[in-house]
Amino acid sequence: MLIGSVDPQRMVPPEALEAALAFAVEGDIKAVTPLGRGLINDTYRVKQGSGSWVLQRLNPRVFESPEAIMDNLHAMASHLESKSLDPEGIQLPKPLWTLEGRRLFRSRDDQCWRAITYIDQSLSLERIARPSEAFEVGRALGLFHGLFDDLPPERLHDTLPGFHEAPCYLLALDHRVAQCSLEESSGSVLEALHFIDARRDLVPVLERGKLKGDLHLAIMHGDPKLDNVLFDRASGRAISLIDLDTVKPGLRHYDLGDCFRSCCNAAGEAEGGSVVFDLTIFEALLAGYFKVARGFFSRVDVDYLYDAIRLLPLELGIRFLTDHLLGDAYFKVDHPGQNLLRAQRQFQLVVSIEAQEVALRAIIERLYRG
Ligand code: GN1
Ligand code: MG
Repeated sequence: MLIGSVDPQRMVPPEALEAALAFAVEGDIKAVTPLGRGLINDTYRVKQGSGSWVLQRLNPRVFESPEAIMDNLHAMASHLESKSLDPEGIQLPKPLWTLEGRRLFRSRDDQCWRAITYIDQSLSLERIARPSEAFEVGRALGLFHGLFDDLPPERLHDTLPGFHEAPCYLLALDHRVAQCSLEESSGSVLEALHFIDARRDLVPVLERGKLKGDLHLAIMHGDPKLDNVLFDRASGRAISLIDLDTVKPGLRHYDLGDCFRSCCNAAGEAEGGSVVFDLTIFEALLAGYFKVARGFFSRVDVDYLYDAIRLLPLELGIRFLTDHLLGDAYFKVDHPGQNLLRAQRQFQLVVSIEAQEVALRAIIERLYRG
């Protein structure tokens, strides 16, 4: 059996094997290897029998109620069971049971593990290389929203209260800043704080839209970044949206903004490369979304799109900066200062979006009018 990987930073701990043995999957376990690039949970691929499945250790600092997450996964799976299979549609990972008939396994060190199906013959992209890939991402996100358009949002738990409610993140930052002594903060931190101060009005824009009745609660994915879109190896079509722990009642605009900020910036979230919001990729992505979302995406929804595009990198930048000021308590880092660098890159993306506002608004209108 193969356990671990050549990268010492990504070793598989023995608890993962203990957890893998607890799930009710047939066949001998052949390998347990790290999977994905997530910043929150630890994820492994388990090769067993003739297939694979996914094992995850849920991060207790982020997800306080793993049971609620599993309830949501089961509610989504049973909602989808009632739908006929669309050959051009997407599939979602399904939860697996433990040998004892439970949804979660607690290892001896009291960590919480769960298992889901592996989407076979698929791959994720590190960056979008061509517009056709962006179109597929947009189509997949639209399909996801469409699949749950007939599920009342309150049927799912709010697994992370405040998650993707932008004003909550600004409050958390203000709270942290009030505790820090700013004289000791670096010039980069102060610069980042000024950047945010100049954009405070933007932060509540979607929540205000909700209060005004312009925007409505729906089922949101919560984390539709490029890493979480799986493509079919053979056809290149998007076939799945994974990482369903953040699926909850929310505004679809957060999903759209998050997907754009992730896909339209080829330089990505990590260091290196210059950060630019790519209009060609954006246009293809939105065209893919509109192709399948016409039935539920209204004129008023369109009016809030530009704000959502600009808001999400600002929101993520605020989250990274807050975590930097908290000593990297939330997002995994490889080195100190990484969350500050991540924040700066999100702010560069905001600047690039703002510089292209006229063109962005024109693309949105043109595509919406079809
Ligand atoms: C986190 O760990 P991962 O990749 O699933 C975060 C997202 C951020 C993302 C940025 C629950 O996602 O909100 O957009 O990092 N998830 C949570 O890479 O906070
Ligand atoms: Mg996630």
